[in-house]
Amino acid sequence: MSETNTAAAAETAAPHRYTAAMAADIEARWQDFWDADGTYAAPNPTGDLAGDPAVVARPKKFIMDMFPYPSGAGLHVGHPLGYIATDVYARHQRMTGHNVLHTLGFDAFGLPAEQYAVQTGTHPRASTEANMANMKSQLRRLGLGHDKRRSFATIDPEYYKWTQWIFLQIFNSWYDTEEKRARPIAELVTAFENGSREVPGGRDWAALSAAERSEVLGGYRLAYASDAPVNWCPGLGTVLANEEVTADGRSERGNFPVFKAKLRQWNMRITAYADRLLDDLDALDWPEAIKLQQRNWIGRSEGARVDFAVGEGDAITVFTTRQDTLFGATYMVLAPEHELVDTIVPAAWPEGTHEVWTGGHANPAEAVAKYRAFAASKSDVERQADAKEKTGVFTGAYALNPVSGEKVPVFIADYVLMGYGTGAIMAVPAHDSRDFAFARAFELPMRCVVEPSDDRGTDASTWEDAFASYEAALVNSANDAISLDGLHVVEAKAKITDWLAERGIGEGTVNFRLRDWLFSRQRYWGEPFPIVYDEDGVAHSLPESMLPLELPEVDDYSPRTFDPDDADTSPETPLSRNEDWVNVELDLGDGVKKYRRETNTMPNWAGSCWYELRYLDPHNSDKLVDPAIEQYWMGPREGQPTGGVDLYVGGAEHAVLHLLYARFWSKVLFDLGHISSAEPFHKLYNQGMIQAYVYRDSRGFPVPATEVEERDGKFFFEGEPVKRELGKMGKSLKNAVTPDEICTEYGADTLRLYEMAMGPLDVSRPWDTRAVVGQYRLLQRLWRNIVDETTGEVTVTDAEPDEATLRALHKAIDGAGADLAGLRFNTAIAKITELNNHLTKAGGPLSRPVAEQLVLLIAPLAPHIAEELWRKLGHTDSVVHRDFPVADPAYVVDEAVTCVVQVKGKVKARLEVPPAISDTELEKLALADDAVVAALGGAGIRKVIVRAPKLVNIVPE
Ligand code: ANZ
Repeated sequence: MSETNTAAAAETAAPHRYTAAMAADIEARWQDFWDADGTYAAPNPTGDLAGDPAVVARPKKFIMDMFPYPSGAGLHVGHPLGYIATDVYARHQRMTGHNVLHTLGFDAFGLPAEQYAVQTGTHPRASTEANMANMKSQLRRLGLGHDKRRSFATIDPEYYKWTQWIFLQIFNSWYDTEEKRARPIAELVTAFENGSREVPGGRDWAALSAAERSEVLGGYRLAYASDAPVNWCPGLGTVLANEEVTADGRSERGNFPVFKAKLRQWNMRITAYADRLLDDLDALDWPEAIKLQQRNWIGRSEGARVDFAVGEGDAITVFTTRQDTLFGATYMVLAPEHELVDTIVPAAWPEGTHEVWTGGHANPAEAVAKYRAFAASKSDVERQADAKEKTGVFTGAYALNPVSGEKVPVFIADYVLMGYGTGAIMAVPAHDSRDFAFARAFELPMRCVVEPSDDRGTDASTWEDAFASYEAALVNSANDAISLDGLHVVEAKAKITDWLAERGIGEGTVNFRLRDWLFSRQRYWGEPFPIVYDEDGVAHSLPESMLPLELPEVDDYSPRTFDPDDADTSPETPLSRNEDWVNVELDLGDGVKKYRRETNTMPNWAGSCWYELRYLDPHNSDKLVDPAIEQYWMGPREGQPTGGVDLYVGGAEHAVLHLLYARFWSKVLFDLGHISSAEPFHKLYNQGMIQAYVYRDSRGFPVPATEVEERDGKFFFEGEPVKRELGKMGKSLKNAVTPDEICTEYGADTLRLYEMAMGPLDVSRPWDTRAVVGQYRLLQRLWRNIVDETTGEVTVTDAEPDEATLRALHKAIDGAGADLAGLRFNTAIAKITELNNHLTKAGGPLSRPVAEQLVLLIAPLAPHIAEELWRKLGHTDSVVHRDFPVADPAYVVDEAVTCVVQVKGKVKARLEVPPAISDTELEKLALADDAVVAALGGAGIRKVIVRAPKLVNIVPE
């Protein structure tokens, strides 16, 4: 008989077997039921989504995924890993007495839809909506328990109205460094008006023009336009945030060169929050690796500023983290762009200037100009590469080391960056490896000021590398006024910092690596800025009544791109082409006037900066979110001092972009009193990746994975050998497997179980379609344990379960329950499988309570089959809101084991003891046993050997 005939025969014999067709029927029916019933609707305490007060009174759980971008390629099986995990967790939390908010929206602005629009003329909205519809139907098939009333896309004008509103809150506030919080800009204006705060430059506020005031306030606003040097990417026709530029100075998207250019752009003053962004990490339950990445990105360095006198009354201020090594500073370096360079350069080289210092140039001005041009052609990253040869040139000027009193030459070199610290350093070649390399190349003196712990001695001219240590003690560091000799680094730092401060030539300071966030893009498919400029170029915010400011229609979506290698170009925005939209007459409170709209759009990070808040109160047209609702779902509580989402699951690649920006927006909204949570996400979890085998032909091109044949451990495509490697899953690698295929072949419950069973959630794992059937078999056995495959009737009895079954059941409940709560889904499945196997082996109909608890146990993982079995067992309600089973501790502990007690090597007693008994406990029990006491006959004890829980051996005197 052929294989299909066997299957057909089995089907006739067992018409009620759990098959893919049956799964499809069950799943579609329950998905329709859940939608119609609103099974996953989470009630709010108030407002349009208010609901059952008894449910609201439960502890809340807000469980969130990083929402997807609706890509045209749709989902492959790797995408829903996190969505299934949060869904299983949310279901378990619902069954253990929580009010659970779980939903999913779409992060729908972004480049791919815009690029598609440029190529095809399709409006980005049209393609984005089509993609969303496709993804929604793919996701629906998985049986995710989302509260669909709360879903939205960031491109909905009703959503981006509030994104624009938040922008205005940020624009209209400033950071009060004394109170360490954001405050409305109006309060700053009042302070300038009444003189309680001095206007920068000591000017009179009343005497300033509107443009001048706007300029002053721009220096304070948390969102401000500036002409700062930005990352200009001609290849993309847009500027980019630092976070979007790769380590080798190219665009993350498209891999085009990125240049520094001065352009007027919007920025967010995230640097004002550097300290708080750092400090508040401590209270968050996040993977340490992500916290570390944020800490490094923020890059807090404690050090000092030190002034070195130069020329006539000028000073070069350096930032150093090693002020203790000041006596060892034998030369200085300015960033080539440093503004003091022009001031200090003398007309001619000083007498006797070293050949290697001049670079062969006739005079310092020429040398500096040449070197500046050379440095400008490189990215910051190239300039900082450690391994590279150090380049630079002498400026012809000398400065004065404030402690050694020595004249030290001042260089410019590209390893010093303008954008960090003060753009100037004191170089300590003996103890800094970059300075060491530079000093060797330019034959500069080195002085050892920290005693080496190895045997190299204190003559730095003989060393092969710098000696860097925080442990050692200072040497060669004394003058008439101060001595650091003998002090350790930390003590020496404190002492010299005080000494410098007393003399007004330095102070302790903290420096951050973090830069302000470049917030404008020359794009079409993003949120328009709610900003207009008057005829003097002063920026005004639109009133709330004019929001949302909707995206206008344009003829051409593309930004102008330029020769990617030509840095001397500047952007042209798509919105600027719609003159009717750009030029408007508005009444902003002082009569109708002419204005020009801002034509940049916000970066695609904007919409994801606050979406968690909108899930809470998605239809509120008066407020971003009702404070009572925000407090209920997000407010601080025990163990979560800064509040936030209870579980946020997504990929680790968002460590410094989205997660930092969202934290910043939360803090501003918190400071301004709009929300009670200072942090958006209390617990963060990074799921692993689903990887897949990629098969490549002899030219290295991927071939369709499904058409590869395996023979004796070798792989062939169309008869030719191909190579197998583990990689990403995706269309371009021809190895994508869609969830739809697996749902059709086995059902969504099987897919869910398989994805959760593949391994621990945070570990990457290879997809193996052939292994999926294992979980399908589990569900078939589960079904067969409860339903008669011939009649379709349930087979349960009212007989009491036996002891062994009760033990298996309660152990599974205990273990799987703890595993589900701890996101250990793979081990939860293993325990449920073990129970199901036990029941299968035991044979015979299940007792009703065992069958019911089994169904409830698997319900979070395989919700469709659980609903169906629950219904078959005679219930009319849904498993979703049933209580998760509770283990009876009496059945959870293992049965007793027998311990043999020997006296002089002969067995005298057998004790029934718990398997986890300790050695001491067991020894006590053995010595108290009557038979043992009798065998000892009052003799003393020389030695007791205990091997818990099985053996005690007593050796008498
Ligand atoms: C003297 C010194 C001696 C330094 C020593 C280090 C070791 P982090 O920790 O990253 O903050 N530096 C300061 N500004 C710089 C700039 N604009 N470009 C390049 N390097 C700069 O690094 C701080 C240290 O980096 C500072 O401390 C300074 O070198 C250098 F044994 O000063 B140090």
